[in-house]
Parts: sequence; C-alpha cells; structure tokens
Amino acid sequence: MTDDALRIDPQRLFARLDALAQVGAIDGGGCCRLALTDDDRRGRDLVVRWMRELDLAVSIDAIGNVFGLRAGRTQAAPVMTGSHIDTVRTGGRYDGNLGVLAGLEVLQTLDDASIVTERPLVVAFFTDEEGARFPPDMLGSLVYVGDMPLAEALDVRAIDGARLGDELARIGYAGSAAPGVHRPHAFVELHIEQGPVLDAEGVTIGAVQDLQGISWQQLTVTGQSNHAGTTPMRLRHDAGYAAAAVAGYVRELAREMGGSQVGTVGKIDLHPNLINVIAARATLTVDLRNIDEARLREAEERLAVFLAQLASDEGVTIETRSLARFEPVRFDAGVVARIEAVASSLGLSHRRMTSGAGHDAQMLARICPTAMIFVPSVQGISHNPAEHTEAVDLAAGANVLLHTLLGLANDSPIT
Ligand code: HGY
Ligand code: MN
Ligand code: MN
Repeated sequence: MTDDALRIDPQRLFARLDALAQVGAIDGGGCCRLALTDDDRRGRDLVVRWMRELDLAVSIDAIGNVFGLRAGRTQAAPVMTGSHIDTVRTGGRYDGNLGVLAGLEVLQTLDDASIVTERPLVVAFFTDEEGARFPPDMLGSLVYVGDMPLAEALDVRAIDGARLGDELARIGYAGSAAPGVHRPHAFVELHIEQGPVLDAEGVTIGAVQDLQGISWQQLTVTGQSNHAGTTPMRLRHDAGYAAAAVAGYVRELAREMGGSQVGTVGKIDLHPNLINVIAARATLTVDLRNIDEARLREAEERLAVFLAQLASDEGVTIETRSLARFEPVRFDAGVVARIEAVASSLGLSHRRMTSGAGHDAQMLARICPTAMIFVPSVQGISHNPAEHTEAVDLAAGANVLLHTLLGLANDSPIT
C-alpha cells in the first residue's frame, strides 16, 4: 500500500475514546476528570497502558507530562502530537482526549503498515490543560516549554485548597524526566473546535492559524454581612450585588466591544451564602479573550475602571489576582499549509480559522513550528456532556493528523 493510501482504523480509535470516556463518566455521556484527581490518575494509567502495549518508550516529566516515543530511522528531533486528558467538571468525551488517542491510533497504523519514519514520533498528554482545578490553564505545557518555573507550578493551590505538587505525588505522576524532554522538531494537535463555525458551514477540517489571547482574573469582593430584612438599601455594602454587577458588566463590555471580544463570569462563591444574610464576601472569576492583544488590554483596563467605581459606590473593597494571562498566538504558516494540503489530498473540505479556546499547542508554538487541526463540534457545544463530533469527522481528523505527521517526520515537501 502506498503511504498516500494509508488510513487509520476508525473502530479502534472509537473503542479507545469510549473506553477512556468510562473513566470519570458522568450523566449525559461526558467525563469529569479534574486534574490530578483519582479519576485523572485512572485515565493516565489507561493511556500509559496503551502506550506500553504499542511498545512506545514512555517518559514522565517532573510536572506529570507523559510522552510515548516511537523510534525513527534517525535520532533527529522528533515530531510530536498530543493534547490533554484532564477535563472540566462537566466535560465531554472528545475535548483533549481525541488529540491524544488519535495520536496513538496514528502510531498503531504505522506499525500495522510496517512504516518507520525518518524522525521519531512522540505522542504526549500534558498536565492540567484545563486549569479548572489548578490555574492557569495549559499549566503542564507552560512548564514544559520553560515559561513557568517548576517550583512555582508545584506550589499552585487548587480551588479546593490542595497543593499541586502534593496531588501530583499522591497520584504517582511526579516523574523523573526534566521538563523539556524530547524537544520537538514540530508539533501538531488535533482537537475538536468547541465552537460553532465548522458545523455551521458544513466544513470538515479546520486548519488553525491563530489562537486568541486569554486573561483570567480572580476577584475578591469584601462588603459587610447584615440582616436582609432590617438593613435599609442605602446602608448596604452588598458583596453579592457587586458580584452580580461585575457579571452584568462583563457581558455588556463584550457586546459593546464586539469583534472577537468575549467575557465570562463562570464562578461565583458567596459567603455566608444564605437567603437572609447580605453577603459579606464574594469570590468570582473573570475570563476575557480577544484575538487582538491591544483590544484585550483595553477590555482589562475598562474592567478595572468599572471595578474601582463599583467599589466606591457600594462601599466594598475589590482585590484582583491574575490567574492566567497569555497573548494571542499565530501558528506556523508552513505547518498550516501542510494541514490544508493534506486535507485537500484526502478530498476533505477545509478552511483556515482561529481558535477561541486555549490549547497546549499555544505553548508548544513558543519552541517549535506548531499548528492545529480542528474537527466540527455539533452545534458548537463543548465543556458540556452533550459535546459531540460525528464519527466520520473524528476519522477524517485522525487521517489528516496521520498524513501531516508522516510528512513532517519524513521531511517530505508539501504537495
Ligand atoms: O480555557 C480554555 O480555553 C481551555 O479549555 N483550557
Ligand atoms: Mn482542550
Ligand atoms: Mn477544555
């Protein structure tokens, strides 16, 4: 069989996706495997078992990133693929998991065809991509590329108070390899779009050329608890009202700025959180994103002005703490072009696009030529158990990954 005719085994890919989705399964067909929990450990153990069954050389680094290496004809820098297998609390079964398991499927397809590539191939999964339990997101890949000190990462506190380094050791994934092992020649990540574009346009493949900037902040509003019945409105210092005002402002700011600006208040905790007590304290998060760095900075500045006025008007204090701040990323034009050429050669519709979500690829792009392959999310739903991608699209994405990796690993010209 010529390399061009090579295709992955869809049923084998779907079987692994289903098996991994059973780990931390939640109602509605999704998964909950928050980073470094026992369910994350079970998911890791399963994928590492698959890596070993494929005779990959498995290495685990000090932040728990896991790499499976398939030898090439040479010892040249490897071509790497991968993603994450940690999820949000209401995760779907494809977010991250598809990129890792399609990578394994590609390697097994090459084994079946007795193909040895010039460069080694590596499939990776990175620790705590979601950042939902331990901020920032993409923490593992950020440490891997050297832009977050290991010691600082190990001391990160979870939203439940746990220390990252303690949890990593507890689940047995505090590896011995130094972050940065297997410096890649190139990195390609297959991922579901998690947005509505491909599905709405009926396009199969997204060749992702850029990814928007991310600003995560935690706000702590301190007011004064008081009686909900006896306290006149003019005497209130209501942290609950202030939190709601921030959520309303963030929505209004995004609408007013337009373009790619988005804003989300996804987490609000009130204290004492009781029906007849004016909240003394509110802890909330603000997620702002924009493909344009200057506009993202403008959104942050306008929020800061709003918070200062709100604090003064309501007689509360508002402390802010940055949880993550990543500038927009442009992916490698050569790798993007290769993805498009492969999609065309497979007869698949494709289009260039921006990623609204953060991904490990945005960190790998700091150290090597990197790009992403998207497949459609039905109705753009993600971070939701109802997240779905059609089987034909899952297979199409994995075949584009197969031939993109093959071309990069053999340094073949783009045709
Ligand atoms: O937040 C994100 O965009 C990603 O899901 N970690
Ligand atoms: Mn993801
Ligand atoms: Mn996600």
